[in-house]
Amino acid sequence: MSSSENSAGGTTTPRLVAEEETSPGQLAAFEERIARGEKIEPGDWMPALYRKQLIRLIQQHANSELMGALPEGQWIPYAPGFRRKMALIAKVQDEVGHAQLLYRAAETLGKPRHEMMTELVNGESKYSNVFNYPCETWADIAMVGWLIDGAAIVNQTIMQTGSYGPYSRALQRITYEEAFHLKQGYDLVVTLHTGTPAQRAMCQEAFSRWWWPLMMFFGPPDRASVHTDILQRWALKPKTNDEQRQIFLRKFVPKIQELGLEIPDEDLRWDEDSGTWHFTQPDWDEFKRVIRGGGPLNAERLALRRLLYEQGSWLRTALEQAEQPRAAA
Ligand code: BYC
Repeated sequence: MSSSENSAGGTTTPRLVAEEETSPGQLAAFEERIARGEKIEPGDWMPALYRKQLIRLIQQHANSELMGALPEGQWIPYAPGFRRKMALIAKVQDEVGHAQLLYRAAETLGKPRHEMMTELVNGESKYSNVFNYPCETWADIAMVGWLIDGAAIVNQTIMQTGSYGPYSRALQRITYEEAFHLKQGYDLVVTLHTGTPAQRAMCQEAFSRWWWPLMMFFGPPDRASVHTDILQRWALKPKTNDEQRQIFLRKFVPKIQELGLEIPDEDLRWDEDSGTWHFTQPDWDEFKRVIRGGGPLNAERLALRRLLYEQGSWLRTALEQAEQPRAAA
């Protein structure tokens, strides 16, 4: 483990240094604005650490949208029937559009797009753990649509109340679109689960495989989270990882049980005393391995993303040239 890494597989947060203030009281005035619920906008003064944390957070989120388009995109040719194919194409286009919105939000903080793309394809920045697992059957696409998008909606509904204007507004738009993804995912799950015995078995098998990566989606337990304190201080992560996970469980476990899907956790139970779901912790060593590049499909997914990025280089060059003033004829 390098000196800047911690046990959660993340990088340690540098201590906030007051010398960042160019005039006395700047930090206090900034924090008062946040306490009043004001949004911070790109041209406003902000502590260097606020900027750095936001870039990390938004970049990770943008990467997730872009990488998340790959497993579903690869299923487009195999979607059963014209209508399912159209819905999946539309969803994949939405996900890439979400990445665009989020990379734009990160650019407002001063990080160029090409730097973010280079870091992604070189495996130097993170994206959601869930997109390093295979989509083996059509039922996986149902699970991604219903449960991954469902988890993303929980996360984004919380994060959109955060203090940075461009990220907050991008998330509002993204969440509207993901509400539709959730419906198409749920429709797929219901269709398979109420279909033939083979479809029902395929649905349960995919659900059982997705359960544990899904439990990791909201990040390590609070006690192991690196960034929560500083993100909460500046209202960038209004709820902790464990709080977000509990909100997801409260919303989805009853729906899963109502459908009759079997949750692969014998210890999962509602605890009246604490008002929380008690569950078996997922394998956090596996989580660390996956987010550091050692998951089942990290190398394959990044290789595909790298190839697609290289294939698009002619267009970026053409756009750059079009932006340069034309030489006098
Ligand atoms: N996967 O201190 P912590 C979608 C990292 S796409 C990977 O708790 P934080 C969709 C974390 O980055 C939308 N890495 O972190 C698309 C940190 O490492 P670094 C997906 C994770 O930031 C297509 C370290 O662990 N949503 O829905 O306070 C089709 C320590 O963690 C994960 C997002 O990307 C993870 N799950 O809080 C279908 C959510 N969790 O940076 C659907 C946006 C943690 O120090 N992100 N790490 O190297 C967030 O909201 C926050 O980053 C988290 C973690 C709540 C996940």
